[in-house]
Amino acid sequence: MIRPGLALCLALWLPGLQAGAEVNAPALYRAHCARCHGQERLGGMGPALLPENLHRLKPRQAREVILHGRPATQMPAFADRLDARQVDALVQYLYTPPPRPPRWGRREIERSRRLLVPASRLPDHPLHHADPLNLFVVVELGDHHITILDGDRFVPLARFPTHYAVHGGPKFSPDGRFVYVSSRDGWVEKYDLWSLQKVAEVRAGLNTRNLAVSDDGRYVLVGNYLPHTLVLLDAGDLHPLRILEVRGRDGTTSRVSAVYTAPPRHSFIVALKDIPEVWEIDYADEPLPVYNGPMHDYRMQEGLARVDGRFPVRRIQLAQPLDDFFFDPGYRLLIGAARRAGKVHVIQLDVGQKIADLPIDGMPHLGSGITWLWHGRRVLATPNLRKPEITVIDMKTWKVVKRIPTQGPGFFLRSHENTPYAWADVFFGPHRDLVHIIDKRKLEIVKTLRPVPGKTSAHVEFDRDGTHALLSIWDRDGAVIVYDARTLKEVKRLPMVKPSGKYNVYNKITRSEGTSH
Ligand code: DHE
Repeated sequence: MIRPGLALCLALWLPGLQAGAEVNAPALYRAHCARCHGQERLGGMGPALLPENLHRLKPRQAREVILHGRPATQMPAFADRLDARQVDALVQYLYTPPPRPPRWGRREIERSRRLLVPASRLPDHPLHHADPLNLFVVVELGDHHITILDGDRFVPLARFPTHYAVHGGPKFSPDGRFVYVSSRDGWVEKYDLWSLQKVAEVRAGLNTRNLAVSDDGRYVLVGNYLPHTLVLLDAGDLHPLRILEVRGRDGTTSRVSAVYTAPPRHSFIVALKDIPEVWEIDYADEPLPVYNGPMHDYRMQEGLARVDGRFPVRRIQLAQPLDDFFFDPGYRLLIGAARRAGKVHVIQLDVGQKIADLPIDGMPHLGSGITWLWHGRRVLATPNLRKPEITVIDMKTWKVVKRIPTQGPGFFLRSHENTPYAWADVFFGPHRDLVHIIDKRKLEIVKTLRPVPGKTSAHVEFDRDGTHALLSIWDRDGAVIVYDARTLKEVKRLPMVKPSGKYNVYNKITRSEGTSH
């Protein structure tokens, strides 16, 4: 019989073993990590600890987290319980794929789903006095929360804890009432912006890229890195309708780079990371009108083709896989970045063919691009993650009309129909505390702000009528700063914990040309 005190000592000692003996990392994991991160490393109260989920964290940073914990989270420090050898072994274990690829199929997805408030218990009018179309959803990455902000008075209405690492833009139902948020750990959460409560959640993948909502508000499509799937959810209660394995013609499977809805086409467009194809998934009840032109690569693939006679998948063959893309305002053209090949292609979606290559190198962040009319022509402007430049391109000739030099590579560019300015952050390098204001008529920087010296300023979003611009101070001790969009003067500062993106309901559902969709 082992005494309780001795049992505790053994539990602490056994997994690590003695100096000289080999460290048993799986045993260490089971003893110290599994309770929060799951027996299979798929996540639990803490995030998933699989190589795919850790690719943004360097092993030496993982080591620091194990030793010293993570501030403002439940992650404790293990420096007093694990020695250097044990920590190294654990880190190595976490960055090693499990012997069998983890399964995340219909059963696991359905089991993870929680319907918190059925539709019958939702109110039929907003329960707050703010303009429901001028709300902002602010993602606070620092402590994994979202804040719902009144866009007229700039006061927070509610704050909710989210799953680990919300990334990409939350997406709204077409009427702007519901918002769907996806986290890198695969969770999709649905919130009601009228009653300010979470309605449902489901884990659609183990490592998720982003999600899109159909323009009829009926479906949510989730694109995953792990497993290689697309998951179609019912937008009402988030139950899984269909899981599409992402597989090329030769059988190779692929991660999903991004999925977006294309409202005039009533379809989802999906870019794939590992195979040179773009998929168009038709969600209209009636099939789209037959296209009578040349049928380049317009084929259905058996097995994936339809759910109950619907959701045909159309494959468009490309020269290179795409990482990031953007549409023209009519959704006939897809402008996609093939980062590894260093190319940007323009694909005509109706014929499924490339019609131009764009002269942009570096790593254009097209998802952050915007368009506007310039001397009667529509131009596309994109920041670049590697080059200190905003590139402005004529969308008819596909020629560069201006390269606007900046103080460093940037992540986000934002504007609004009612302002002559576009705001571009400098996200990388010594000047990451700057934000440039570009005159859309002159294609020139007219002012550069340094809102908080030494702290990264990033990601602007306008309010409904474009009179205010909201900017993030990307720091744990951060803020959302509200500017008068005309005078460029600060109006208000709201403390927030590393606010990443912010999303205005009206601008998103009306697909304002100055923001992402
Ligand atoms: Fe993002 C959007 C890809 C790293 C913050 N990012 C997106 C989208 C894609 C993308 C495809 C559009 C999805 C959508 O909105 O539905 N991001 C990538 C990458 O490939 C990259 C470079 C590497 C990666 O690890 O994924 C990357 N992104 C980051 C970050 O490091 C950022 C700065 C911090 C974070 O959250 O991880 C970041 N990405 C964002 C934000 C958006 C985004 C805030 C939404 C912008 C918007 O206004 O719509």
